[in-house]
Amino acid sequence: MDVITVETSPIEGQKPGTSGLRKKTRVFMQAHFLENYVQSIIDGIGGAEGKTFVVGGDGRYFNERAIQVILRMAAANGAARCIVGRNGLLSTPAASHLIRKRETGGGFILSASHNPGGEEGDFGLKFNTPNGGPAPEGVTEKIYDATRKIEAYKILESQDVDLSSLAEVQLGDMAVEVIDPVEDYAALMETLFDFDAIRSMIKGGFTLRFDAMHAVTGPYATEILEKRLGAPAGSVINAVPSKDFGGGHPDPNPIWAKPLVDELMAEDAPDFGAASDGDGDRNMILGRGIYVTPSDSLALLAAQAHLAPGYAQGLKGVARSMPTSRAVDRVAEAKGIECFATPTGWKFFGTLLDAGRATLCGEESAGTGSDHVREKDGLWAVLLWLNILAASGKSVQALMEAHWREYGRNYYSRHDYEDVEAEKAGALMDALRGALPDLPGKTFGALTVSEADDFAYEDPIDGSKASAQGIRVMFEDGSRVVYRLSGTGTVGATLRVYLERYETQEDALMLDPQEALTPIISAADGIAGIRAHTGRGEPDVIT
Ligand code: G16
Repeated sequence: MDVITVETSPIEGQKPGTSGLRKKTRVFMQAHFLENYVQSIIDGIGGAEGKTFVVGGDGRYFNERAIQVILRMAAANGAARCIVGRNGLLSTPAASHLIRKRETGGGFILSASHNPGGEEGDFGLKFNTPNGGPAPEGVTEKIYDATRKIEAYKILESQDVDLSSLAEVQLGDMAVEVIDPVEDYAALMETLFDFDAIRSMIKGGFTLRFDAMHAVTGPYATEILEKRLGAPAGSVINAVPSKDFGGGHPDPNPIWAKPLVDELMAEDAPDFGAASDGDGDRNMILGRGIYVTPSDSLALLAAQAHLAPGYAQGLKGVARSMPTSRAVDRVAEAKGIECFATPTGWKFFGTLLDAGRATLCGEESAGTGSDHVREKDGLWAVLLWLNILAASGKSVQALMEAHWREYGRNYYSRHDYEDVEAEKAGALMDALRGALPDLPGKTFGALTVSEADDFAYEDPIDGSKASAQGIRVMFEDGSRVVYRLSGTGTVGATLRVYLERYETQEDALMLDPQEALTPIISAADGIAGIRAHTGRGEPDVIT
């Protein structure tokens, strides 16, 4: 088999975003696009010579083709071994676990997460470093630099590798090991949670529904929830991964997982409902008659994690992305542990997890995880919830109500304005930045601005800095609005507006969040001129 060196030149638009490179599938399929980016990753991380990599993705359209290219390029660049999930499947947290467990040089994870798939949908590729986590900014900058200088890439001339059966085969001088994508991950979960207690709860009549949204968690959830924990067949729905996620958005939120939400709000609802996304790192949690926001879920898990064997020793600290509600901060304060607020992007938690400063991390964007891997982990969150439910004997509703009575409630919502013209969104953010010095003291309805800034972060472990990470406007009553542009979209710009209000009055703990947030929603428009800048009167998605 010959190594071919193909001449190429830089392709515009290969700057990694919040989580790797995400583009329209057709863009990724353009001549040299994938190859340029893969070679740039290899060059950006200092080469592949002698290294072992994990390779896998969420099964979306182009997943297997892209994996074949990555394997041939890894071999041509001197890699010793690639560990690949059968049929090219690996959930993001399972990939993170394998990268760590097998002490590899990192991994190539193919996914555009919750974005729709298919030929007309989105595709993505990110590199995770040997600690199992998404490449930090220092590495993504080197990769981006390489994309702008690239002159050639190396690829092996060969047949496709058979990824459909568990085997080890040679590709040139490189070994390709095709593994069961579920086995190692399921074994890890058994070390963290009390499977016996959850099994008994289910045997005792506790009912659950898990919506895999036609994405990668189907095989994982079927193995763990149905086979190992005894949930009746059919408890996991939409369990077969499909290339276009059944034509839907594999995004576990009340909009895209509406049928599940409807089922949990019905009279005869199951006790527990959950969903995960395209690549299995996000989660949505529901109880009978209640939707738990990701921010509340993080706070509840932080408060009760000690009920699970893997966390019985207590938490070293917690971390949340800055726009995530401050509900978890109150738990950390009560427990006397550190609480960090980082920029959006799981990559910012890596140093804290590695240094043992945080055990649990979470984001408003439906991500929760712990130091067991270096990614957020949808099924892990589901299992921690199930463990807490089994150990406490309480319902989701009862747990949340008790939590709010103890800590107060951070009413929270995110309003997304999607596919806004990039220039208009940029102008809105620029105008906001310009107005920051004059905002304190101004009133919007009954709300008076106390502080306003553009969030900047200095990593407490390695000192790296990130600026312009979201505009925060704080009000005198403790409410807050945050504005930022998404770093994961593939068309135009998505404006995210994060709204939060803290409430402790016993009789105001059970309001509808949109109603509870009404004054902040109108102040948010008053401050930023959303309608004036974008022409949009309403958000496209409310979570
Ligand atoms: C990614 C990142 C998350 C981030 C989310 C939303 O998640 O890993 O840390 O919170 O995107 O980012 P943005 O607000 O910039 O769109 P995922 O699940 O899409 O990989």
